[in-house]
Amino acid sequence: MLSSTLVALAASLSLASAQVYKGFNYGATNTDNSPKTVSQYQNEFTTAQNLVGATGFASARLYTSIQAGTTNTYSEAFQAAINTKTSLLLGLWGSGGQAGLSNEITALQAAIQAFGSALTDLIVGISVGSEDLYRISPTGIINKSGIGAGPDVISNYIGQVKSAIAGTAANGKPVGHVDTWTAWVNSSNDAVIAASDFIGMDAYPYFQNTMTNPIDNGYSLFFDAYNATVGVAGGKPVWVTETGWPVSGPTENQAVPSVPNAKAYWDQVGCGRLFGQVNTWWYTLQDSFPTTPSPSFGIVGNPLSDTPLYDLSCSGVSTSGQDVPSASVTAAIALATAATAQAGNVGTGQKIGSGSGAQGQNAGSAPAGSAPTDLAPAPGSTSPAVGQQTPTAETQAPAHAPGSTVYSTTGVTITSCPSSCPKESQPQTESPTVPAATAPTTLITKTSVLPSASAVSASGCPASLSGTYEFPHLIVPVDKSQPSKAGGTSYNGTISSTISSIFNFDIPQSDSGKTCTLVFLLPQQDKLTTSAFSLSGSGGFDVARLSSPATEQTSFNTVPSVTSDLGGPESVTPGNEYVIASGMCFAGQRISYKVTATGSFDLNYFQDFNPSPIGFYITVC
Ligand SMILES: *[C@@H]1O[C@H](CO)[C@@H](O)[C@H](O)[C@H]1NC(C)=O
Ligand SMILES: *[C@@H]1O[C@H](CO)[C@@H](O)[C@H](O)[C@H]1NC(C)=O
Ligand SMILES: *[C@@H]1O[C@H](CO)[C@@H](O)[C@H](O)[C@H]1NC(C)=O
Ligand SMILES: CC(=O)N[C@H]1CO[C@H](CO)[C@@H](O)[C@@H]1O
Repeated sequence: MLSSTLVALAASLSLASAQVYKGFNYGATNTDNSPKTVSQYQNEFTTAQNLVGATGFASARLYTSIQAGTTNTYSEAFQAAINTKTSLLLGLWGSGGQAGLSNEITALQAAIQAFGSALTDLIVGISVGSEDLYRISPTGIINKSGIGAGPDVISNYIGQVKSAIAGTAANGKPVGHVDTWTAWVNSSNDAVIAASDFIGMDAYPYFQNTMTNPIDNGYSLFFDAYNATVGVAGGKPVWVTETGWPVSGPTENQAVPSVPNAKAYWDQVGCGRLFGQVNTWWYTLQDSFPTTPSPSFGIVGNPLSDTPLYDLSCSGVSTSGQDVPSASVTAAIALATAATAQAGNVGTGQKIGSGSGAQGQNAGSAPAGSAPTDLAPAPGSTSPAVGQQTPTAETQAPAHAPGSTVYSTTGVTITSCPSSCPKESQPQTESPTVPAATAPTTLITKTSVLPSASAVSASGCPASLSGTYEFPHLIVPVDKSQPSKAGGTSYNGTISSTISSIFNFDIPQSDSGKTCTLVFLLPQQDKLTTSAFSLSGSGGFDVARLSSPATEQTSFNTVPSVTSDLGGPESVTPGNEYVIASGMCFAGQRISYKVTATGSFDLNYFQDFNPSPIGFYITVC
């Protein structure tokens, strides 16, 4: 079963072709913060290429172009890479302010000047920044992950770096950014996606300690994250810049560090889906020199050795399917399965910052002396300047639809529009062609109830998710009993006597001229595999279209005004599909529906498109 799962996955993903890189992350300092030297880098790169049981790990991701301990001297890693023919995903530290970036650019330009094509031929890409967006997110702040930078700053820096290499031998190399998956799916950071040539994604199920994250869920959590990132990437390549499972350290919820678990994760995630298919820089080759951090992710210990702590040969994958969790999912995790649409849940990511406890791995490269002064020193590696990174974790979510346009994610702020997402700021016109048209605005049918799996609404669109559909990109609960409390984002739809939920849908421009139908699906509990709901009371709900989209800051007091009341079912029973309204699609717009309980209706469900889908969707036909 496993094998067949893997085969299917491999087939579905095989993109192809060109060279696919694999390697490890390399910090600029040792765990005692001493700078890594050219001979150390060379030993590490050589070790990576000669690991017993593994071949082809000949690419290095760096966090900085500055040699640790200097202001703007280029990294000794460059000479080591040239000596060992190691390809490079270069990094420029992005949280050191303009002066820090300028030092990075100075170092990089000097290296290009000094080595010419011997260096530039090795460059796979250049990442401007690493987890800068994560560090300014609530999770990053709570975890004291250090100084970060916002989307405008990073986008601007990316532009500066593109300009800086334009006249050099590195002209045209892809320039992008690395961040946690949770940062990528946060639509507030869309400008960085727009500015990037590639998306570097870090994801660590181990750190997703608010989710069900035992090693058996490592595969599904990781690919939920990967797929969700692909879903928002607008067709740009998504590279895996950090992932791994620790061999030792504290247990994070159900995630237990151990050598067998690290091997299982390598087999399932690395061998099973990434190596040879997606550019991947694993976390990590060695993180324990001279002292071992906690957690520790190194596949080799100290001293550096070609013999890994566990079997890297991937042989367990092809032979014993048992090792691969068949995507087991827990209630909180949805797998993307839909063919055209995909969705994903975004997890809450958690990550540990680089600092605090987390570890240190580090990477850091920190320009020494330079900027990042306060990055979080991880135990062990406290170095002021280190740009470190620690593995972070964030999480998961899925979604990406190969050529189509639908994506989705369970709740949360995902804005996964392939290329141009409707923004609130640019409310697209009302449908150009059809003025009064309206998507689920115009009631073609009064709420109709259809036995599950049946059918078609009066408009002719399927009520079920058998065809193209849109998933809500933001679910905001607002509470009458706490009227000024910002709703934030939720994975759940909650409809009770005090709480109403607002669902934002982003309707792609490509749906122009099509019919959109707002449906509510409530399967029987026993038909749900990855979701659940609780239902009590009697009554139903009322749906209203709002004049403007809700945001995470929307509270009961600030709910936008109602544009039209669509009505809703007077009673709701599991096993039914409810067609709320149908009409011309509001193509290119973000539309928002508020759902309020009637009677004593009380429903709390996990919005999920997995079989059987549950919740509010817009079907398109
Ligand atoms: C989303 O990104 C913005 C900009 O980087 C950040 O300020 C905000 O905290 C992020 N939100 C979450 C929930 O991470
Ligand atoms: C991620 O997307 C791929 C390709 O669409 C799909 O085969 C896979 O099942 C998805 N994985 C998860 C965990 O959603
Ligand atoms: C979301 O709904 C599921 C299923 O009813 C429930 O188990 C979970 O506790 C809910 N979560 C929240 C935050 O309400
Ligand atoms: C809010 C939040 O996600 N906090 C996380 C910070 O990191 C620790 C682990 O160091 C997690 O336990 C917390 O959940």
